[in-house]
Amino acid sequence: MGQTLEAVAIDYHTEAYRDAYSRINAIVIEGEAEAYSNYLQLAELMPEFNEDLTKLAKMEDRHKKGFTACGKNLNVIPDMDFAKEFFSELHSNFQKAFATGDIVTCLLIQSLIIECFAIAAYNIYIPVADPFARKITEGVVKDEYLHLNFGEEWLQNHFDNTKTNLEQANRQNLPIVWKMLNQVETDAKVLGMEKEALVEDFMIQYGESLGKIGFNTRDIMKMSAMGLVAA
Ligand code: PL3
Ligand code: FE2
Ligand code: FE2
Ligand code: FE2
Repeated sequence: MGQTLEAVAIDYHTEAYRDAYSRINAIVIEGEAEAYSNYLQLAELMPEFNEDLTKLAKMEDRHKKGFTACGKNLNVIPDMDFAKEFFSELHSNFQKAFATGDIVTCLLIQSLIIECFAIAAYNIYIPVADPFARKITEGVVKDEYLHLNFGEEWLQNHFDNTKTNLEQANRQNLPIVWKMLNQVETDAKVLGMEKEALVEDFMIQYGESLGKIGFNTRDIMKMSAMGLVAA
């Protein structure tokens, strides 16, 4: 999948590795922190799922603690300003949707887009991670599948009256993920992660989810192509 065997030769203590890690680690910490507050906000919009969503939020808080420990273990200070900027567009689109009670867009952003992004990134990272981070990331990625599943199930059960809204939210938010991937490409490569592999895993995961929700192959192709239009 584009991952190479150079991975075994990574030196986790070089200046170059730790510099790239200061941004990637911050992105992951910020992503987990945003996921935590997004699930708590979703619980406000979906009081009947308050208990489930609060559980998911707590998992995200644990993930954040785990990745914070990964940075500390490598003696890296995460660049949180960079990470906040990195997530700012998705963050503001989530907040806009929340303000209007738009559950469909909130779920698409958090449970589909962000979780698929996390699952792709973490799966690609695991084989090239330092042993400490590998253990933590393996535990985290298992939870992310549950989070994705929550969104898939709800959207599947409401497919008929949310299809149009989902397509619109996809068109608005998928191009942002493309920009994010481009912004992380250089640093990810230093960590042994190829952009092509990230894109491939993301598209496979995201397409599978759209299929579970109820979209047909033609819809999925059309919606995936939206990622390529300029945001
Ligand atoms: C949701 O539970 C978590 C959201 C986190 C989003 C992560 C996106 C990561 C993109 C950068 C790729 C590097 C991954 C490295 C892992 C330490
Ligand atoms: Fe070393
Ligand atoms: Fe998480
Ligand atoms: Fe998650």
